[in-house]
Amino acid sequence: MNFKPEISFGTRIRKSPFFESTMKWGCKGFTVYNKMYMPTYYKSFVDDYWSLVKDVTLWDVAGERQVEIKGNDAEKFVEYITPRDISECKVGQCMYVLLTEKDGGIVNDPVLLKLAQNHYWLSIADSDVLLWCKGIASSKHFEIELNEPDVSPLSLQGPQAPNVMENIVGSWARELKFFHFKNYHIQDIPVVIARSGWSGEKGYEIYLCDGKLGNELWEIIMKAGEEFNIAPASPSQISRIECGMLSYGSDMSIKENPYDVSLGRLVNLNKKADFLSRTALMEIKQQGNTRELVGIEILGEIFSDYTPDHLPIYIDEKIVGKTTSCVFSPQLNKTIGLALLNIKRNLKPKTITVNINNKVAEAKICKLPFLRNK
Ligand code: THG
Repeated sequence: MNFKPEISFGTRIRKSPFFESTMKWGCKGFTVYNKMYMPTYYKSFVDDYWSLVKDVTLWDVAGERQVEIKGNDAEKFVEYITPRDISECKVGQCMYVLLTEKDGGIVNDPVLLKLAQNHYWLSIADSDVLLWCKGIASSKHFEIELNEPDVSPLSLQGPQAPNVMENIVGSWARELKFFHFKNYHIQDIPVVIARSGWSGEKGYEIYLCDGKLGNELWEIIMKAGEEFNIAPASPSQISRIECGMLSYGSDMSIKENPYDVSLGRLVNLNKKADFLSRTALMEIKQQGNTRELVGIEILGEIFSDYTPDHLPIYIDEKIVGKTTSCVFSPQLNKTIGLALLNIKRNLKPKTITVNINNKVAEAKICKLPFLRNK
C-alpha cells in the first residue's frame, strides 16, 4: 500500500514551542501525544535511527507534558498515586515511576522530578494524568496545587550528546549523573537539564521553562551540535525496543498492572506511605500473576516498517498473548519486539508463532534488553 494518509493540522490539537523549528528542519511525520503534535521522523525511521546511534540527535518531545504538584501534601500525594517508594528521592533527582489505579491498573509511566521539598513534576506519557490527579486530590482532600506549567522538554540523544552539551553549558554536563538534573540558563533561556532519555544511547533532556523561546533554544542546540553531525530526529521505536523500554498505550494500558508488564521492580508493597493501589497489588502478588511482558524475535519474516497492530501469538493454535510493538533492528539484523503473554512462566515454551497478515511466522522468546550500550 503506497498511499500515505496524513494528519490534518488545526487549532484544536496543540503545537509545541518547537513546532516551527521542526517544520523548518524537515519533519515529515507527526503523531499526537497529550493533545499536541509530536514529530515521528525526518529523513526516514532508519536514517534517523543511524544518526541517533552513530552521532547525536535532537528531538521535540514537548508532548511529554509536565504535571506540577506543589503544596504541603505534595510528597504525600505523589506517594499515594505510585506504588514505588519515593521517600529516598532527593531534590535534583529523577525517578521512573508507575501511576496506578485502585485496582492496580497502570494510568501512566512518567519520570518524576523532585524540584524542591513538596514540589514535583511528573513528566508524563500519553494519558490524562492531570485530570486523574485532580479527581484524587479533591476527593481525598490533599492540600496541593496541580497545574500543567509552561515547561516543554527537548531530548538530545546519541554518543556525541555529552560533547554537544559541554559546548553549550561547559564541563559540568559531563559530570551530571544519570537521572539527576540541574536548573540552568542557556543564554538567558530558563531550562532544567537532566541526564535522561528514552533511547539506548547517552543523552540529556532539556526542559524549556518559557514557551516563547522554543525556536531560539532549538537553534542554539543545533548550532552547538553542528561539528558533531547533529540531526533532527524523534523518539526512535527501534532504539527503545532494542533496549526494552515500554511505551504507554502500546505495551501497557490501564488494563495491565505492573506485574503484567514485568515492572514489579517499580512496586514496593512494604513502603511506609499509604498508596491507592496497595490492597489490589498485594492480592495480585499473593495470588501469583499470570501474565508477562517478554522480548520476542520473529524468525524469517522481515518487516520493512512497523507491524500494523497488536498481533496474536499462538501455541498449538491457541492464542496465548499478543505482540505489543515490533520493529526491524538494523543493528541486530533481526525483527524484534515486545509481547504480552497470558501464560505462566513455567508453561512458557521456547517457540511460539505469530500470525502476520494471515501468514504464520515462527518466533522465540528473548531476554530483555536486546541491546545495552549506554
Ligand atoms: N523523558 C521524559 N518524560 C517522559 C519520557 C522520557 N515521559 C513519557 C515517557 N518517556 C515515560 N517512559 C519512560 C520509560 C523509561 C524511561 C524513561 C521514561 C527510562 N528508563 C530507564 C531504563 O529502563 O533503563 C531507567 C529506569 C530506571 O531508572 O528505573 O529512562 O523519556 N522527560
